[in-house]
Amino acid sequence: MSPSADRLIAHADMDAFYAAIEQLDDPALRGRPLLIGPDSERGVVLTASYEARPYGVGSAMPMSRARRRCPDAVIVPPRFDRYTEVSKTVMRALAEFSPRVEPLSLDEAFLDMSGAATVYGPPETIGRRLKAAVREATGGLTVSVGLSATKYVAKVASDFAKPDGLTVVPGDEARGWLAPLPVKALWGAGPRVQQRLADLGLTTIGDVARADAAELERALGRAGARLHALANADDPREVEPARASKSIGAERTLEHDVAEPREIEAYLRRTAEAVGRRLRRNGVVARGVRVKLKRTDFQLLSRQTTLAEPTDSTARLFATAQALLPAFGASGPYRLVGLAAYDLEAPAESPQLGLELDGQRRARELDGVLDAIAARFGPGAVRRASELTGDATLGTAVNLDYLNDVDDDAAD
Ligand code: TTP
Ligand code: MG
Repeated sequence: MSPSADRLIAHADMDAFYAAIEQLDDPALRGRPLLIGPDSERGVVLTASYEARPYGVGSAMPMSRARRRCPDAVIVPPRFDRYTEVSKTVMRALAEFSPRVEPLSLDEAFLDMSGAATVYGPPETIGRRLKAAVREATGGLTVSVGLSATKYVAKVASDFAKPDGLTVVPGDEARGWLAPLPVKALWGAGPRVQQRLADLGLTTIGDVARADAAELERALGRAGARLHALANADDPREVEPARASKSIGAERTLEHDVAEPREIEAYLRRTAEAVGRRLRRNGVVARGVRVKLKRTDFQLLSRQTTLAEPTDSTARLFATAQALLPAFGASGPYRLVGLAAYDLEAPAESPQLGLELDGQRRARELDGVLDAIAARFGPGAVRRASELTGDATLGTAVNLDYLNDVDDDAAD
């Protein structure tokens, strides 16, 4: 029996979070299609209320297109301070249920509910109570909850019956429950991996689960083995509480070991992208940047530096990480490349946009647009031009952002 047999993990994700808050605060907006985002030519939609979603609008769509698709929608500029405040209320309510709560972003968290049955009853009851507690604490917001024996299945389950969903997947049924879902529901299966799986004739998670692990590994490298494990509902990751705000990191276990600085940089670019996105998504900036390289003998090396000005910019993170590479000397080749941002803090009151250099402002705008696209289509959906000079081996390296965004010090 797997070690997950007696675990119970809940994943909670607020429904249309920003839009629901606007409707909560302004009754005139309830029941109406809303687009949250700047009402400008170049703005993108941060989220849409469920009334607007049937029109085919949602996060990351250009506001101009969303307005055309849903002309009746009310456009509401975001109020991030308010969303952060509500987020704290939600997280506090969840923390009543378990000492082990791992927030992933403003509106979602994992809870380790193992052993909670004696206190709260069966998983359905736990889920119902979580939902009621969030509704109560926020004055009426709904949250979708998934419960299962692993983080992965709990997360997929919370998305399954949105909005206001509650989906319980008993551990011993998880494999069968996942089977009919499309492969894109596998973590780490971006568009390119999906295509490779399709080339192998694998379109559902069940197809991947039944595929020969060795064949998957031949086709997809180390990513293949991980996808095979997930498809079989095998995910040993624990809920990682409390360390949430220490650092935000991402790392990639590489398909092929790398030694060339140029190749390492190509991976660093992508990890900088992922880390920058998480910083911005969580509304924090970092003073510290750390690069981790794991040698083929599994020895982990790390070098770090402190910035004069805290940042959430992908370009700054990358440039800082790149400057740390010489400090590793010729200790490669490496099997893993990681980057973490630490010493996290809230950004300064209001960015002095007028004083920002034009290039910095453009980099910030580009970050915002890429974030939105990545959120909608997956992290692999777009590449900066600078990445395209990278190496073809990047394609299927497995993405461990999820694993490490809470604590990059966790052992791989
Ligand atoms: P999500 O949980 O992805 O979306 P949601 O809560 O709006 O809707 P759902 O019911 O499908 O969960 O994101 C939470 C909030 O994060 C969302 O309300 C707005 C913000 N966000 C962005 O700012 N940009 C994005 O691209 C996405 C996806 C979300
Ligand atoms: Mg949500």
